[in-house]
Amino acid sequence: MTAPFDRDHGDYSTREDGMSKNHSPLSQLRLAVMISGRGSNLEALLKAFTDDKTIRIVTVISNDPKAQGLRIAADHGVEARVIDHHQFASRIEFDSAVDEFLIQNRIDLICLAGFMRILSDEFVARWSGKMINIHPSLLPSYRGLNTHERVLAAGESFTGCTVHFVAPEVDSGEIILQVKVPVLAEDSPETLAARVLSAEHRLYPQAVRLIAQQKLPGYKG
Ligand code: DQB
Ligand code: GRF
Repeated sequence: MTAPFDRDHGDYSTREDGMSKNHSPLSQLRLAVMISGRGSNLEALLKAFTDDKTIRIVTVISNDPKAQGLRIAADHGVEARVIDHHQFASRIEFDSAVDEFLIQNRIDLICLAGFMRILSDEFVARWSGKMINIHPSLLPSYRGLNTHERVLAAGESFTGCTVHFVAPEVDSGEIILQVKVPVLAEDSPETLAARVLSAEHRLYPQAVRLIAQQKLPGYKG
């Protein structure tokens, strides 16, 4: 067995042409989407990029063999890999297996899309500036879980969603894009979640496009 994160990182780049450090035009941004569940954001990304040769969803990784999103990947002809965290003795060994698979696939950008495992500081450092997440609130407000319940309880008239770089502290990384969504008087957590989710499905592909077009200084490709 290899030691956790035992890979050469001297002068390496994940990009096949090795040109990323020169900021030359990217021929194709190779994405991995990491999921744990339903996969509606995965589906939005797959649909957005089917006819886009500059962005390719190379693989979908799920920590849960029962994730509904695995079926969505299969329906779109994308290879999905289950890396079940129960089969690893520690968090770091799970993260290390994910890291190894990402490197094998020469991934340029990780999109977390309803991925529910907190990632280790080591993993986040490895993928710093190359890993993004979508969160169903207007960050920095309402970090964490159950955002819609909390937004309603607080009587907010607006909420929204945010795409951000992933930093070690959960939901704290640099904001890439966000969009506001109105809260209606009659909203339940479910109706609000559905309205925010539609906005997510538009926002996430936009953020990935910004990165592919190299319009985002935060991307460390
Ligand atoms: C998330 C998944 C789970 C949570 C947040 C975001 C969460 O707060 N879970 C409750 C705590 C679970 C527990 O008890 O252990 N999805 N890793 C790092 N930083 C992030 C974001 C997500 C997933 C992993 C991050 C992440 O911002 N280090 C997104
Ligand atoms: C979305 O609301 C996303 O913002 C949050 O988890 C949910 C994932 O939904 N991080 P899905 O699996 O993409 O349908």
